[in-house]
Amino acid sequence: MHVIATAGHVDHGKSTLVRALTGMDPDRLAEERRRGLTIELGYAWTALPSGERVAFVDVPGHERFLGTMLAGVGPVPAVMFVVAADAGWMPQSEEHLVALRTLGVRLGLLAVTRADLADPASALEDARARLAAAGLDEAEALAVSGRTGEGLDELRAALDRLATALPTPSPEAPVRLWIDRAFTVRGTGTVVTGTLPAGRVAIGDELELNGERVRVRGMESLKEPVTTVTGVARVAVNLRGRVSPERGQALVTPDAWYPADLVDVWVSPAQPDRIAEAWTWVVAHIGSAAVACRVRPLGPLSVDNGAARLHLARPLPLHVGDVLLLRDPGGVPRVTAGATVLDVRPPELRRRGAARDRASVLADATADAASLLRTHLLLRDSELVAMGCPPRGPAVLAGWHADPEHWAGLSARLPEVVRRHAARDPLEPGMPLEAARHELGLPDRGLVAALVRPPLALVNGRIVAGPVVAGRAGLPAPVALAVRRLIAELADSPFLAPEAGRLAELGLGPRELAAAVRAGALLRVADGVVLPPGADARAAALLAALPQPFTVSQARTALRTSRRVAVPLLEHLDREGLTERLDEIHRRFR
Ligand SMILES: Nc1nc2c(ncn2[C@@H]2O[C@H](COP(=O)(O)OP(=O)(O)O)[C@@H](O)[C@H]2O)c(=O)[nH]1
Ligand SMILES: [Mg+2]
Repeated sequence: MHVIATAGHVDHGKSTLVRALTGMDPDRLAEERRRGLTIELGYAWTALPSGERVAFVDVPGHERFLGTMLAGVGPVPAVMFVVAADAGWMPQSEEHLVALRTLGVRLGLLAVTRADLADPASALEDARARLAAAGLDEAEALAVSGRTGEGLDELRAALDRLATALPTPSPEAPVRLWIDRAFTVRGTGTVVTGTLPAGRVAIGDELELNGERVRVRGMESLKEPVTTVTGVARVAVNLRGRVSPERGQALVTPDAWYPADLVDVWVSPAQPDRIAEAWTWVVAHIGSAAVACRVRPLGPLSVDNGAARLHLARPLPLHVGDVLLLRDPGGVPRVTAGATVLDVRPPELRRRGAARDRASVLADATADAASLLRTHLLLRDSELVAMGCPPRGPAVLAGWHADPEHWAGLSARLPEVVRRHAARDPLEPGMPLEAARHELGLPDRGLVAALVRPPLALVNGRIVAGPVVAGRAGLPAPVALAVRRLIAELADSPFLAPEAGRLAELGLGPRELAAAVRAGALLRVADGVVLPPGADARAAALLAALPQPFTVSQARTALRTSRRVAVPLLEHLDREGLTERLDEIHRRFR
């Protein structure tokens, strides 16, 4: 299915054309029929000659209903732009085109209708040029009449060609279904309708509405019951649960969108003359939502500086990269600007000069994970996903991404932090991970472990400075030599702890082992089970990469070792706080 919105000045024949194409009246309300005026969004559909189905969202053209028009067009990827042959380009033609250009709608067609009333040639040429200038440069232009039916077959064929040109959105995309109608059906309960732009919804799915979980009890698409719907589609969803949804709210995939009421944006004026220097309040439109918002320009807004912070009156499920349409609420309703969302959890601006600095960051920002990390330094994968910028590039630790420069800085700081700790308390055998985490201001101990590189080493859960060389730590020479041999033997399989027999052959009895462990030359995870120092950190890194939670046997395979080693090693990691035991079999990396 394809969904196409209408656009164009009031009384130019949009609803009539939709009616002629579909045989359905998009003006459903008694008042609409009495006044011959579209007030609400209308819905009608038909099959094209190819068999493809197309649904129209018919919008009102009167300037008083610009907000409703934006709610209709918001989630729809293509437009049928209607201009009356006998009237030509009019103010709301212009306003709708400005909205489409600001939203980035690039696909559509131009129907110059009421061609039975006047020669369509000049209106057609004029409108075609205006659409092309607004980015709809591939739109076909046709003269038609909704009254006589002239040109409708050509229009249907052109709609088919348009349908083929429309991109197929990913069925895997997160769902954000902006609600355009919500009502209660006796015996059925709450029903919401909307245009699903991408992703898939199935009966039984759990979605989120204003932060509350709701379940999909049933669905219809074009008045037929369906069990799953894939975008783009018109859909009516019957919800289970006590909810009272409204237009402008959205049904979303849980954890896939950031509920944001404070956003940093880059504002682009919809027309060069539409920059408002003294803006304070505007209405922000996205999807079917219209939310009052306070604008804080970060520096004077101009064609060159669009950095601003918006305080939305209520949180909206947003992604970085979303475009909000900003409308000046006073005077003639018109779209003043588009605002591209660059951050959904912007940092506080407390210092003097912070706003100016932030503006220059935003001037260079792009809607991606790398830009977000430059501001936030460290983000969980799940946060990046909710912000709409799934991580690319390697994680610094399973589940965590870092700004490369920040990470390099931390890595450079850690040896100094460890050295200072050792200087404060020379008798303490290394710096506890937790102390280093605190010192570096990191949110997770695992991140500190991931920063430990030679010459630092993780020994018995503490970070020790300087190379741990057997012999240096005051071990008798034969013991130091035996330990060095042992570590060399384990180079390829660091988790295959030597058997008692091999230890005996090397001359490493209980007393020698105890001394080596005290000196940090070996890591003891259980009686008789010793590993090279730092084996715990290496193990933790391998386990972090497993699907979580994992079992002992999965850990054993990943570490290429035996149960004899895996079990005590995991218990050791539990004690170090690197892994957590969930039940008899399962653990997860913390
Ligand atoms: N003669 C003629 N009248 C039309 C045509 N299309 C629409 N109209 C008339 O123009 C008026 C406005 O049409 P409507 O579809 O409601 O316009 P909308 O506001 O753009 O939806 C109505 O009185 C229609 O009957 C057409 O192709 N030819
Ligand atoms: Mg109408």
